[in-house]
Amino acid sequence: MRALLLIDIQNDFLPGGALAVARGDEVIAVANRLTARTDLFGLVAMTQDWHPADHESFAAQHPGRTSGEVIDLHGLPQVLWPVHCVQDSTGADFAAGLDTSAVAHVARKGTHKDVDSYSGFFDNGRRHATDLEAFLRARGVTEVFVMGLATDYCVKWTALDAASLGFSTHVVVDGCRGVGLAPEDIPAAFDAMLGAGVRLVSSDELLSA
Ligand code: VGL
Ligand code: ZN
Repeated sequence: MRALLLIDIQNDFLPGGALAVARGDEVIAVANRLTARTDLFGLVAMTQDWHPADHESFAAQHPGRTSGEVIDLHGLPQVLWPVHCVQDSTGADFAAGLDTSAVAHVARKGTHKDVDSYSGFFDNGRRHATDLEAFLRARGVTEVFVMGLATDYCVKWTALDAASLGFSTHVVVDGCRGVGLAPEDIPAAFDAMLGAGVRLVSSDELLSA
């Protein structure tokens, strides 16, 4: 069974949002084209970045620090971010144009204030798991197709964890956009995924199959 995983396609990651990803809005049309093809994917699941207002990944929680700086957060390196995807805020909502009618499950992450969670499966310290793996296993999923925002954070870590959990893992390259704090971060993310056995595909390849 194949699952399509739509990663963090939320207002705060779109142009104009609090943590805007350049051309992040372009992934919406790709997601909608793929979710319409119920013959290709047995199920669709989404992740939702879902932080408490005082999440410790926010630069605002660290007086004197600014977004983009890296600190040690309870033993883990942490990039500091603008306040984003606060629970129940408009910024945390899914993109208005995203067709969510086929979505079977939403896995929320980043809910523990003391640790960030880029992956849809585990937080960055693997201290807590979300319900995503159990959901996929219960439905007999063996193969996942990952796309969304952002290539160099949540897409990358979700794909790496999926591969490490034994799912046959693909990333839909044209369905992803990255933050790119450093210009090499986005190509490096694809290299890391390839190195972990993740396969890179295009939506056109999938749609023409
Ligand atoms: C993300 C940074 C902080 C992402 C989430 O969705 O890639 N990046 N929180
Ligand atoms: Zn976040």
